[in-house]
Amino acid sequence: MRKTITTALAAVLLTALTACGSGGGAADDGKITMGFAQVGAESGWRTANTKSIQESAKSAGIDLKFSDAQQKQENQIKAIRSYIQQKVDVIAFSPVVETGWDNVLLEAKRAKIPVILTDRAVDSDDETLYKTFLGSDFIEEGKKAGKWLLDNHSGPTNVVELEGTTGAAPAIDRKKGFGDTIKSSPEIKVVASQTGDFTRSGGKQVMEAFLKSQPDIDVVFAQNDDMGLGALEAIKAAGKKPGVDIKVITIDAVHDGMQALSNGEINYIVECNPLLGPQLMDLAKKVVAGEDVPHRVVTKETTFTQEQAKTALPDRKY
Ligand code: GYE
Repeated sequence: MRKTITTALAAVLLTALTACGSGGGAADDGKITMGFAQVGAESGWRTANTKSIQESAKSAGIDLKFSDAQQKQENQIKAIRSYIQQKVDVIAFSPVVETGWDNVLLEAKRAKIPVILTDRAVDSDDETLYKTFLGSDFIEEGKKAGKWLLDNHSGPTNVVELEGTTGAAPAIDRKKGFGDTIKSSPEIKVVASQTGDFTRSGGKQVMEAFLKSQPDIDVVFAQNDDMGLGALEAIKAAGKKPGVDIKVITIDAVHDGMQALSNGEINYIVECNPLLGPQLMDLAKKVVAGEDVPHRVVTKETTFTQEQAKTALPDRKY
């Protein structure tokens, strides 16, 4: 009797192992291979995000294939196609823009390779094209920035906005959250808004142009720290004092941003957490094992005033 049970158990185990080997799953050595298609290296946030992903793959024992798309969608699509060809166990990526992903994601689905979105979302009607989306609520971040301005402005207030990469989820959503919130005050007006592509040089250039074309700027809303830091340079070069003559609000809270906030040159920062690596590796393991995961995982974030930045800065790791 015992022998029959043992034989039967062995058969079940064997079937399970074979099923695992042929239906995707981890490689023979048990190691999961992840293909990660990163946006680029456009900002301090992105650098911290890449480091977090690389370090946590290592400590989770996940074999990481990493590519940098230099902020071009076509490069990300190429990278994803090559991961499909290499038959990785799971693909993760941060879509540079929201639209235009259906075809390549369908190819991954047909190859039975699960996809995890991290940081940025895609705009698609077919939610089965990815298993989960791990990242911030960008509308909420925009709202927090708007709320601070509502509470801290006095009298008529002219705002210029430095937008992120055109078509990117954080650029679209932060603009919406901010715009919807400040609408409740007729005194606050966005007088100019233009993309600085989430880079420091982009923020500087656009701010220089705004300072020439707009006679009366009270506030800069930069959709990330790097563009805000670029704007600081332009404001100083124009002989004005950032944080005083022109108030500056940004999003991210990376080290350089926090430094400028505690120096009084930035007035308020809404945090966006780049340290998504550990949660991503966790989700990847579950997805590869065929376990259910929530379709949306939202990151927890806070906000910083100048005083709070002074306290937080010494421990800021990125
Ligand atoms: O805010 C910005 C980066 O997608 C949340 O991309 C990310 C944004 C971040 O370049 O600094």
